[in-house]
Amino acid sequence: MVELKAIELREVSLPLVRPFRTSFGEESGKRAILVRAIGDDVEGWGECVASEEPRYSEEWLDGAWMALERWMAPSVLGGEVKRPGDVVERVRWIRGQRMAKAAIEAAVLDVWLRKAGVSLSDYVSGVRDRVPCGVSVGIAPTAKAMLEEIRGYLAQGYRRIKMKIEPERDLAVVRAVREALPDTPLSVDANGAYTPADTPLFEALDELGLMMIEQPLDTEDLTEHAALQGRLRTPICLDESIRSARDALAAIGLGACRIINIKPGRVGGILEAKRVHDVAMRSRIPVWIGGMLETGVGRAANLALASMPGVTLPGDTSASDRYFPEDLTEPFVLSPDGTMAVPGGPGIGVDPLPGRLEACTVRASLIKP
Ligand code: NPQ
Ligand code: MG
Repeated sequence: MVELKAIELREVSLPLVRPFRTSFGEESGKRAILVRAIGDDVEGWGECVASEEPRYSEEWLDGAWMALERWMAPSVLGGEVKRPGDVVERVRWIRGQRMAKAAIEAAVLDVWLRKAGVSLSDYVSGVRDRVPCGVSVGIAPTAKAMLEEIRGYLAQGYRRIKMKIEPERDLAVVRAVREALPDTPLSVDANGAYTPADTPLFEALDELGLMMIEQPLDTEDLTEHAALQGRLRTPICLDESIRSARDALAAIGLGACRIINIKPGRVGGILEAKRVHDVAMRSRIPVWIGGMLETGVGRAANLALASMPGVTLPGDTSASDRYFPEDLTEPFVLSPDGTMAVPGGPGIGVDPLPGRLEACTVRASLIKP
Protein backbone atom coordinates (compact mmCIF):
# COMPACT_ATOMS: atom_id res chain seq x y z
CA MET A 1 0.00 0.00 0.00
CA VAL A 2 1.14 3.54 -0.74
CA GLU A 3 0.40 6.60 1.45
CA LEU A 4 0.79 9.67 -0.71
CA LYS A 5 1.53 12.96 1.04
CA ALA A 6 1.45 15.09 -2.08
CA ILE A 7 1.90 15.13 -5.83
CA GLU A 8 4.16 17.66 -7.47
CA LEU A 9 4.00 18.68 -11.11
CA ARG A 10 7.00 20.19 -12.80
CA GLU A 11 7.23 21.44 -16.33
CA VAL A 12 10.74 21.06 -17.69
CA SER A 13 12.28 22.47 -20.84
CA LEU A 14 15.40 21.00 -22.48
CA PRO A 15 17.24 21.93 -25.66
CA LEU A 16 17.45 19.23 -28.35
CA VAL A 17 20.72 18.41 -30.11
CA ARG A 18 18.98 19.12 -33.43
CA PRO A 19 15.42 19.93 -34.48
CA PHE A 20 13.25 16.83 -34.97
CA ARG A 21 10.96 16.97 -38.00
CA THR A 22 8.02 14.66 -38.68
CA SER A 23 5.08 14.83 -41.10
CA PHE A 24 3.13 16.73 -38.41
CA GLY A 25 5.68 19.41 -37.56
CA GLU A 26 9.08 20.27 -36.21
CA GLU A 27 10.23 20.35 -32.56
CA SER A 28 13.29 22.39 -31.70
CA GLY A 29 13.15 21.94 -27.94
CA LYS A 30 11.58 19.46 -25.57
CA ARG A 31 8.98 20.38 -22.96
CA ALA A 32 7.55 17.77 -20.63
CA ILE A 33 5.59 17.47 -17.41
CA LEU A 34 7.22 15.41 -14.69
CA VAL A 35 4.96 13.98 -12.01
CA ARG A 36 6.56 13.42 -8.63
CA ALA A 37 4.55 11.23 -6.26
CA ILE A 38 5.66 11.97 -2.70
CA GLY A 39 5.23 9.06 -0.29
CA ASP A 40 6.18 8.75 3.39
CA ASP A 41 9.83 8.06 2.80
CA VAL A 42 10.12 7.45 -0.93
CA GLU A 43 9.20 9.41 -4.02
CA GLY A 44 8.48 8.24 -7.52
CA TRP A 45 8.63 9.80 -10.96
CA GLY A 46 6.57 9.74 -14.11
CA GLU A 47 6.87 11.68 -17.35
CA CYS A 48 4.00 12.98 -19.45
CA VAL A 49 4.70 12.79 -23.20
CA ALA A 50 2.07 15.32 -24.31
CA SER A 51 3.82 17.90 -26.49
CA GLU A 52 3.32 21.61 -26.79
CA GLU A 53 0.71 21.37 -29.56
CA PRO A 54 -1.86 18.62 -30.28
CA ARG A 55 -0.22 17.40 -33.50
CA TYR A 56 0.76 13.80 -32.77
CA SER A 57 -2.59 13.20 -31.04
CA GLU A 58 -5.32 15.33 -29.48
CA GLU A 59 -3.47 15.77 -26.19
CA TRP A 60 -1.25 18.75 -25.47
CA LEU A 61 0.96 19.83 -22.62
CA ASP A 62 -1.08 22.65 -21.10
CA GLY A 63 -4.23 20.54 -21.28
CA ALA A 64 -2.46 17.64 -19.60
CA TRP A 65 -1.15 20.00 -16.89
CA MET A 66 -4.68 21.26 -16.17
CA ALA A 67 -6.16 17.75 -16.11
CA LEU A 68 -3.41 16.53 -13.78
CA GLU A 69 -3.62 19.54 -11.45
CA ARG A 70 -7.37 20.01 -11.33
CA TRP A 71 -8.69 16.44 -11.46
CA MET A 72 -6.17 13.64 -11.57
CA ALA A 73 -3.87 14.47 -8.67
CA PRO A 74 -6.83 15.26 -6.33
CA SER A 75 -8.57 12.01 -7.39
CA VAL A 76 -5.46 9.93 -6.73
CA LEU A 77 -4.75 11.73 -3.42
CA GLY A 78 -8.36 11.34 -2.31
CA GLY A 79 -8.17 7.73 -1.16
CA GLU A 80 -6.05 4.69 -0.59
CA VAL A 81 -3.90 3.34 -3.39
CA LYS A 82 -3.70 -0.34 -2.53
CA ARG A 83 -2.38 -1.58 -5.84
CA PRO A 84 -0.78 0.19 -8.81
CA GLY A 85 -3.92 -0.58 -10.86
CA ASP A 86 -5.96 1.62 -8.47
CA VAL A 87 -4.46 4.78 -10.00
CA VAL A 88 -6.12 4.29 -13.38
CA GLU A 89 -9.35 3.26 -11.60
CA ARG A 90 -9.43 6.52 -9.63
CA VAL A 91 -9.10 8.62 -12.81
CA ARG A 92 -11.31 6.43 -15.01
CA TRP A 93 -14.16 8.96 -14.71
CA ILE A 94 -12.04 11.39 -16.76
CA ARG A 95 -12.46 10.65 -20.46
CA GLY A 96 -9.38 10.30 -22.63
CA GLN A 97 -6.28 12.21 -21.43
CA ARG A 98 -4.25 9.02 -21.67
CA MET A 99 -0.85 10.69 -21.62
CA ALA A 100 -1.68 12.52 -18.40
CA LYS A 101 -3.09 9.34 -16.84
CA ALA A 102 0.01 7.39 -17.84
CA ALA A 103 2.27 9.95 -16.15
CA ILE A 104 0.50 9.89 -12.79
CA GLU A 105 0.23 6.09 -12.89
CA ALA A 106 3.97 5.85 -13.63
CA ALA A 107 4.85 8.09 -10.66
CA VAL A 108 2.72 6.15 -8.17
CA LEU A 109 3.89 2.81 -9.56
CA ASP A 110 7.47 4.01 -9.09
CA VAL A 111 6.80 4.78 -5.40
CA TRP A 112 5.13 1.40 -4.96
CA LEU A 113 8.00 -0.52 -6.60
CA ARG A 114 10.70 1.43 -4.73
CA LYS A 115 9.00 0.60 -1.44
CA ALA A 116 8.83 -3.06 -2.47
CA GLY A 117 12.42 -3.04 -3.77
CA VAL A 118 11.30 -4.37 -7.15
CA SER A 119 12.51 -3.07 -10.51
CA LEU A 120 9.96 -2.03 -13.13
CA SER A 121 11.50 -4.58 -15.49
CA ASP A 122 10.84 -7.40 -13.01
CA TYR A 123 7.33 -6.06 -12.36
CA VAL A 124 6.42 -6.33 -16.06
CA SER A 125 8.04 -9.80 -16.23
CA GLY A 126 11.06 -8.58 -18.18
CA VAL A 127 13.41 -11.28 -19.42
CA ARG A 128 16.44 -9.25 -20.57
CA ASP A 129 18.90 -6.91 -18.88
CA ARG A 130 20.03 -5.37 -22.17
CA VAL A 131 17.85 -4.43 -25.12
CA PRO A 132 18.68 -3.82 -28.80
CA CYS A 133 18.06 -0.23 -29.84
CA GLY A 134 17.00 1.56 -32.99
CA VAL A 135 16.82 5.23 -33.84
CA SER A 136 14.21 7.46 -35.45
CA VAL A 137 15.58 9.90 -38.02
CA GLY A 138 13.76 13.16 -38.63
CA ILE A 139 12.90 14.42 -42.09
CA ALA A 140 15.93 16.24 -43.56
CA PRO A 141 16.07 18.77 -46.42
CA THR A 142 17.88 16.35 -48.77
CA ALA A 143 18.46 12.61 -49.12
CA LYS A 144 22.18 13.31 -48.77
CA ALA A 145 21.69 14.98 -45.38
CA MET A 146 19.48 12.14 -44.19
CA LEU A 147 22.01 9.53 -45.33
CA GLU A 148 24.81 11.33 -43.54
CA GLU A 149 22.86 11.40 -40.29
CA ILE A 150 21.97 7.71 -40.69
CA ARG A 151 25.61 6.72 -41.26
CA GLY A 152 26.48 8.47 -38.01
CA TYR A 153 23.90 6.43 -36.09
CA LEU A 154 25.02 3.16 -37.72
CA ALA A 155 28.60 3.94 -36.69
CA GLN A 156 27.37 4.23 -33.10
CA GLY A 157 25.84 0.75 -33.32
CA TYR A 158 22.09 1.36 -33.72
CA ARG A 159 20.47 -1.80 -35.02
CA ARG A 160 17.55 -0.36 -36.96
CA ILE A 161 16.95 2.94 -38.72
CA LYS A 162 13.47 4.45 -38.90
CA MET A 163 13.08 7.24 -41.43
CA LYS A 164 10.31 9.76 -40.99
CA ILE A 165 8.45 10.39 -44.25
CA GLU A 166 5.83 12.84 -45.49
CA PRO A 167 4.16 13.46 -48.85
CA GLU A 168 6.81 14.65 -51.34
CA ARG A 169 9.65 13.52 -49.07
CA ASP A 170 9.20 9.79 -49.32
CA LEU A 171 9.96 7.37 -52.15
CA ALA A 172 13.02 9.12 -53.65
CA VAL A 173 14.67 9.60 -50.25
CA VAL A 174 13.95 6.07 -49.03
CA ARG A 175 15.14 4.61 -52.34
CA ALA A 176 18.39 6.59 -52.18
CA VAL A 177 19.04 5.40 -48.62
CA ARG A 178 18.16 1.80 -49.49
CA GLU A 179 20.57 1.87 -52.48
CA ALA A 180 23.37 3.23 -50.31
CA LEU A 181 22.64 0.80 -47.44
CA PRO A 182 21.30 -2.42 -48.99
CA ASP A 183 21.60 -4.53 -45.84
CA THR A 184 20.56 -2.10 -43.10
CA PRO A 185 17.31 -2.87 -41.26
CA LEU A 186 15.22 0.11 -42.42
CA SER A 187 11.68 1.22 -41.70
CA VAL A 188 9.57 4.30 -42.38
CA ASP A 189 7.05 6.22 -40.24
CA ALA A 190 4.43 8.47 -41.89
CA ASN A 191 2.59 9.53 -38.72
CA GLY A 192 -0.70 9.16 -40.57
CA ALA A 193 0.07 11.64 -43.34
CA TYR A 194 -1.36 9.61 -46.25
CA THR A 195 -4.75 8.40 -47.51
CA PRO A 196 -5.88 5.24 -49.32
CA ALA A 197 -5.38 7.20 -52.59
CA ASP A 198 -1.63 6.93 -51.90
CA THR A 199 -1.69 3.11 -52.23
CA PRO A 200 0.58 3.22 -55.34
CA LEU A 201 3.25 4.96 -53.25
CA PHE A 202 3.12 2.19 -50.65
CA GLU A 203 3.26 -0.45 -53.40
CA ALA A 204 6.47 1.21 -54.60
CA LEU A 205 7.88 1.31 -51.05
CA ASP A 206 6.93 -2.37 -50.79
CA GLU A 207 9.76 -3.15 -53.24
CA LEU A 208 12.47 -1.74 -50.95
CA GLY A 209 12.67 -4.52 -48.38
CA LEU A 210 11.60 -2.40 -45.40
CA MET A 211 11.08 -4.02 -42.00
CA MET A 212 7.77 -2.20 -41.70
CA ILE A 213 5.73 0.84 -42.69
CA GLU A 214 4.53 2.63 -39.56
CA GLN A 215 1.16 4.40 -39.36
CA PRO A 216 0.75 5.20 -43.06
CA LEU A 217 -2.89 6.35 -42.72
CA ASP A 218 -4.95 8.37 -40.26
CA THR A 219 -5.37 7.29 -36.62
CA GLU A 220 -9.04 6.41 -37.21
CA ASP A 221 -8.53 4.43 -40.44
CA LEU A 222 -8.45 0.84 -39.12
CA THR A 223 -10.37 -0.75 -42.00
CA GLU A 224 -8.37 1.28 -44.53
CA HIS A 225 -5.13 0.02 -42.93
CA ALA A 226 -6.47 -3.52 -43.29
CA ALA A 227 -7.16 -2.96 -46.99
CA LEU A 228 -3.68 -1.52 -47.50
CA GLN A 229 -2.02 -4.34 -45.56
CA GLY A 230 -3.82 -6.78 -47.90
CA ARG A 231 -1.92 -5.28 -50.83
CA LEU A 232 1.55 -5.21 -49.24
CA ARG A 233 4.16 -7.80 -48.29
CA THR A 234 5.82 -5.28 -45.95
CA PRO A 235 4.22 -5.40 -42.50
CA ILE A 236 2.23 -2.35 -41.44
CA CYS A 237 3.03 -1.25 -37.89
CA LEU A 238 0.38 0.76 -36.05
CA ASP A 239 1.32 3.50 -33.61
CA GLU A 240 -1.29 6.30 -33.27
CA SER A 241 -4.22 3.93 -34.02
CA ILE A 242 -3.54 1.73 -30.97
CA ARG A 243 -4.80 3.52 -27.85
CA SER A 244 -5.61 0.48 -25.72
CA ALA A 245 -5.38 -3.31 -25.55
CA ARG A 246 -8.90 -3.37 -27.03
CA ASP A 247 -7.71 -1.34 -30.03
CA ALA A 248 -4.85 -3.81 -30.42
CA LEU A 249 -7.24 -6.75 -30.42
CA ALA A 250 -9.49 -5.04 -32.98
CA ALA A 251 -6.59 -4.08 -35.25
CA ILE A 252 -5.11 -7.58 -35.15
CA GLY A 253 -8.54 -9.13 -35.78
CA LEU A 254 -9.12 -6.89 -38.80
CA GLY A 255 -5.66 -7.55 -40.23
CA ALA A 256 -4.88 -3.82 -40.01
CA CYS A 257 -1.29 -4.43 -38.89
CA ARG A 258 1.33 -7.15 -38.45
CA ILE A 259 3.45 -5.23 -35.93
CA ILE A 260 2.57 -2.88 -33.04
CA ASN A 261 4.52 0.04 -31.61
CA ILE A 262 3.83 0.30 -27.86
CA LYS A 263 4.07 3.63 -26.06
CA PRO A 264 2.81 3.78 -22.48
CA GLY A 265 1.69 7.42 -22.84
CA ARG A 266 -0.43 6.72 -25.91
CA VAL A 267 -2.26 3.79 -24.26
CA GLY A 268 -2.80 5.43 -20.86
CA GLY A 269 -0.20 3.72 -18.72
CA ILE A 270 2.44 1.11 -18.12
CA LEU A 271 -0.15 -1.46 -17.04
CA GLU A 272 -2.15 -0.99 -20.24
CA ALA A 273 1.10 -1.11 -22.25
CA LYS A 274 1.75 -4.52 -20.72
CA ARG A 275 -1.77 -5.61 -21.71
CA VAL A 276 -1.15 -4.50 -25.31
CA HIS A 277 2.05 -6.57 -25.22
CA ASP A 278 0.18 -9.60 -23.86
CA VAL A 279 -2.60 -9.36 -26.45
CA ALA A 280 -0.06 -9.08 -29.27
CA MET A 281 2.08 -11.91 -27.94
CA ARG A 282 -0.91 -14.25 -27.81
CA SER A 283 -1.60 -13.42 -31.47
CA ARG A 284 2.10 -13.77 -32.38
CA ILE A 285 2.27 -10.11 -33.39
CA PRO A 286 5.78 -8.71 -32.78
CA VAL A 287 5.94 -5.47 -30.81
CA TRP A 288 8.54 -2.84 -30.01
CA ILE A 289 8.68 0.14 -27.68
CA GLY A 290 8.32 3.56 -29.27
CA GLY A 291 9.66 6.88 -28.15
CA MET A 292 8.35 10.40 -27.62
CA LEU A 293 11.67 12.19 -27.09
CA GLU A 294 11.46 11.37 -23.39
CA THR A 295 13.95 12.59 -20.83
CA GLY A 296 15.75 9.94 -18.77
CA VAL A 297 12.66 9.53 -16.55
CA GLY A 298 10.41 8.32 -19.39
CA ARG A 299 13.28 6.58 -21.16
CA ALA A 300 14.00 4.42 -18.10
CA ALA A 301 10.41 3.15 -18.07
CA ASN A 302 10.55 2.48 -21.83
CA LEU A 303 13.71 0.40 -21.40
CA ALA A 304 12.01 -1.65 -18.68
CA LEU A 305 9.07 -2.31 -21.03
CA ALA A 306 11.50 -3.25 -23.81
CA SER A 307 12.74 -6.11 -21.62
CA MET A 308 9.36 -7.92 -21.92
CA PRO A 309 9.48 -11.25 -23.77
CA GLY A 310 7.21 -10.27 -26.68
CA VAL A 311 9.32 -7.23 -27.57
CA THR A 312 11.23 -8.88 -30.37
CA LEU A 313 12.15 -5.85 -32.48
CA PRO A 314 14.55 -2.98 -31.70
CA GLY A 315 12.59 0.10 -30.63
CA ASP A 316 12.98 3.88 -30.61
CA THR A 317 14.63 3.63 -27.18
CA SER A 318 17.72 5.56 -28.24
CA ALA A 319 20.50 6.90 -26.03
CA SER A 320 20.20 10.26 -24.25
CA ASP A 321 22.69 11.90 -26.62
CA ARG A 322 20.43 11.18 -29.63
CA TYR A 323 18.16 13.94 -28.33
CA PHE A 324 19.76 15.96 -25.53
CA PRO A 325 23.11 17.67 -25.03
CA GLU A 326 22.38 17.07 -21.34
CA ASP A 327 19.66 14.76 -19.99
CA LEU A 328 17.76 15.20 -16.71
CA THR A 329 19.14 11.93 -15.34
CA GLU A 330 22.52 10.27 -15.68
CA PRO A 331 22.70 9.73 -19.44
CA PHE A 332 21.60 6.47 -21.04
CA VAL A 333 24.47 5.28 -23.20
CA LEU A 334 24.42 2.96 -26.23
CA SER A 335 26.98 0.15 -26.25
CA PRO A 336 28.92 -0.36 -29.48
CA ASP A 337 26.87 -3.54 -30.01
CA GLY A 338 23.71 -1.42 -30.29
CA THR A 339 22.17 -2.40 -26.96
CA MET A 340 21.37 -0.45 -23.81
CA ALA A 341 21.19 -1.63 -20.23
CA VAL A 342 17.77 -1.98 -18.62
CA PRO A 343 17.84 -0.21 -15.23
CA GLY A 344 18.00 -2.84 -12.49
CA GLY A 345 17.34 -0.74 -9.38
CA PRO A 346 13.96 -0.46 -7.62
CA GLY A 347 11.20 1.26 -9.62
CA ILE A 348 12.41 2.98 -12.78
CA GLY A 349 15.93 2.77 -11.33
CA VAL A 350 16.94 6.37 -12.00
CA ASP A 351 16.31 9.82 -10.50
CA PRO A 352 16.43 13.28 -12.01
CA LEU A 353 19.72 14.94 -11.02
CA PRO A 354 18.68 17.64 -8.50
CA GLY A 355 20.73 20.42 -10.09
CA ARG A 356 19.59 19.55 -13.61
CA LEU A 357 15.97 19.37 -12.47
CA GLU A 358 16.11 22.84 -10.93
CA ALA A 359 17.87 24.28 -13.97
CA CYS A 360 15.29 22.83 -16.40
CA THR A 361 12.12 23.57 -14.41
CA VAL A 362 9.92 26.32 -15.81
CA ARG A 363 6.93 25.92 -13.46
CA ALA A 364 5.93 23.75 -10.55
CA SER A 365 2.76 23.03 -8.60
CA LEU A 366 2.35 21.06 -5.36
CA ILE A 367 -1.00 19.35 -4.87
CA LYS A 368 -1.94 18.14 -1.36
CA PRO A 369 -4.85 15.95 -0.28
C1 NPQ B 1 6.57 8.34 -33.46
N1 NPQ B 1 8.42 9.37 -32.16
O1 NPQ B 1 6.99 7.21 -33.39
C2 NPQ B 1 7.06 9.47 -32.56
C3 NPQ B 1 6.59 10.76 -33.01
C4 NPQ B 1 6.98 11.96 -32.25
C5 NPQ B 1 10.80 9.02 -32.02
O2 NPQ B 1 9.65 9.00 -34.02
C6 NPQ B 1 7.58 15.82 -29.11
C7 NPQ B 1 6.72 14.95 -28.49
C8 NPQ B 1 8.10 15.50 -30.33
C9 NPQ B 1 6.34 13.78 -29.14
C10 NPQ B 1 8.25 13.98 -32.21
C11 NPQ B 1 9.57 9.13 -32.83
C12 NPQ B 1 7.73 14.32 -30.97
C13 NPQ B 1 6.84 13.46 -30.37
C14 NPQ B 1 7.87 12.80 -32.82
C15 NPQ B 1 6.47 12.29 -31.02
O3 NPQ B 1 5.67 8.55 -34.25
MG1 MG C 1 5.27 6.56 -34.94
